[in-house]
Amino acid sequence: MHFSLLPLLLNGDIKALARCISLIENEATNYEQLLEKLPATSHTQVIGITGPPGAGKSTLVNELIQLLLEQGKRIAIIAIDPSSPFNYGALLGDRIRMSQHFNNPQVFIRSMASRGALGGLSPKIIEVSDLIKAAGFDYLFIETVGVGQSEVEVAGIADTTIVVVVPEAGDEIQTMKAGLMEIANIFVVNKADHSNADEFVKNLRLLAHTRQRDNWEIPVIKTVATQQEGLPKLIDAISMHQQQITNNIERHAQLLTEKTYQLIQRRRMKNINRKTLQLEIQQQLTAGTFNLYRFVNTI
Ligand SMILES: Nc1nc2c(ncn2[C@@H]2O[C@H](COP(=O)(O)OP(=O)(O)O)[C@@H](O)[C@H]2O)c(=O)[nH]1
Ligand SMILES: [Mg+2]
Repeated sequence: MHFSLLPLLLNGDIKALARCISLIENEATNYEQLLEKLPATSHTQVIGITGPPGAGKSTLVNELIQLLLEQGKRIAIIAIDPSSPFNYGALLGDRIRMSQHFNNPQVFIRSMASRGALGGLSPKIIEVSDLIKAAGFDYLFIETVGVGQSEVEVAGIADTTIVVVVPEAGDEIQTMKAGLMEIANIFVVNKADHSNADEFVKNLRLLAHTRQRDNWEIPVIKTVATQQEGLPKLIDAISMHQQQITNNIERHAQLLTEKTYQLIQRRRMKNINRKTLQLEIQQQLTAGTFNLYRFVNTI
């Protein structure tokens, strides 16, 4: 293991960060020891952004990055998007080049494949976000499509979860997936240039109000990402939510419990796969010796 990378990582060195991520993703020898040396605290605000495909999540993040760069922030992005794996590269690359930020260690972008057909987050997302936190970024945005399990999983990793929706015809709001309601700390109604946006925002605010919890009134922010409208308000809402959760040990412990649970689960299930199980079961069935409970005990 390349422990010489650690001081570089802690210093915010982007190449060292990329290298560490590869080591973790490839489960290089003793990779866990590197993780065990990561510092206990970090000031990185982890922001999950989820919502249906095409809602404008990537566009929003792109514009947020621009604004935050102007404030001198360092920003990391993880894009988990099975349909369009990567669209920051082009957009951001051009802009950064234009504004002479290119190759500047202010921005780190990484795309990760989603896991399985249900679109869960990549199995190493927890470790990778901890590496990014150790590298001292101010913000880590994790974009994930709000389908399948990834939206719930991202809420288990992010300090603040933003759910992006677009204005829909009248009744749709009632059928909004209950899951989205549970995980949203902030709602963004993007594409507010569409005609029925105000009505939609009004209804969503009413609905969000009924879901108020932890003394936090879920704000509903109207944006037109393509025209940079509403973005300062969104940044304010993010700051307000971060203030709200700072020093909330219970919430912090809750997030860490979720991560602990997932890591234990993954470790326990490590060498278990359905194909091998089925083969062994089939053999025992053929031999006429199969007993479900004895079999489970042998695993
Ligand atoms: N009219 C309108 N189009 C938008 C807005 N935001 C994004 N779009 C467009 O919607 C499409 C999907 O955006 P994208 O950011 O890729 O959505 P994602 O799948 O949620 O990441 C793109 O063509 C964007 O240009 C908006 O506020 N208004
Ligand atoms: Mg996208």
